[in-house]
Amino acid sequence: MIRMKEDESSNIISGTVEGISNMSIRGAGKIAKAASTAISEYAQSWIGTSRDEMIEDLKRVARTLLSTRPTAVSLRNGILLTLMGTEDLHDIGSVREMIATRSRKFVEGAEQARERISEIGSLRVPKGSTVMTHCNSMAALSTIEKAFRDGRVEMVYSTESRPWRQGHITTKWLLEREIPVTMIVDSAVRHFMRKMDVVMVGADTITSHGAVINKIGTSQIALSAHESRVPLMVCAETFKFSRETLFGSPVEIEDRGPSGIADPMEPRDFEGAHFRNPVFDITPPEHIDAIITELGVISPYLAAEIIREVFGIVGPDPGNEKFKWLD
Ligand code: RI2
Repeated sequence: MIRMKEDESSNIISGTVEGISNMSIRGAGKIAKAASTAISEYAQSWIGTSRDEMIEDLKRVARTLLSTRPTAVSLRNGILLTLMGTEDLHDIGSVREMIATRSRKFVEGAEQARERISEIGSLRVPKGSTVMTHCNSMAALSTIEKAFRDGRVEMVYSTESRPWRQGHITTKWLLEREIPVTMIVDSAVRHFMRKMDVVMVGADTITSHGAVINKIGTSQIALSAHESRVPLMVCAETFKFSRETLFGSPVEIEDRGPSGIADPMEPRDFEGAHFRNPVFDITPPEHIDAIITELGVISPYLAAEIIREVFGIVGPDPGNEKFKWLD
């Protein structure tokens, strides 16, 4: 009986780790919510009598979850916001209770944030707009859907988003909601840019100096939008802002290897070739017109202010210890 419960807690984590690694759970917001939920479920089904052992196990599973996608800070923040403060508690019951409460708060807060972003962002879309989006961001798509329901969007251009083709998911999502959509290959972005009224994308990480790290190709789209004077808006919940970048840490860009570029069944076709497959890139603040968060529309240059507000940093770095959990 006890054994079964132990297996149950390990399965919760391995199922989520596998899902995030193989991309069946994907999207910066979704992976953060999935990790937070998995940690909470793990804590509830953890068995043992030592509070210290429980904390060590929680750290271990947190690190394992974190290692699945190195770029999206949403994952790190989702995990930290779920575990924060539990180290100060003295008994297992209180740890369980705090994690359950924090996880529920994080997941519900993330849903509410997306809703609020869509309300705020919709107002930034001029009536009769043609909107371009890239990859598959629920923050951006919720905003586009709200703008469509408000009579502001006439057509959405959805990029294919190679190598993983998340654009297919976006196109189907829009079709299911009867929102007019035109699908294009990534290399056609500049060809169509002059027809656009606005570009809306999501974010995996936003740095303290206002750079947005999002699906590979975003920076080229932003460059093209800038050239054609088409405003580029980033829709992102504040848990996608990186506290670590404020203190100098660089963001690691995930590279998913040859699969997605070369046919994994026919590697001999390219014998001797090297492959680089970064799946995110960095858009500088000068190519971003606005970041739409649940706290409001901000200039990318105000990213550090958002980080200070969300993470409660008032001095050089007094909150540091709270965030050392995963280091
Ligand atoms: P939401 C995705 O990453 C895309 O880069 C997308 O723009 C970003 O997460 C944000 O998505 P991937 O998991 O949180 O497909 O807005 O690599 O849904």
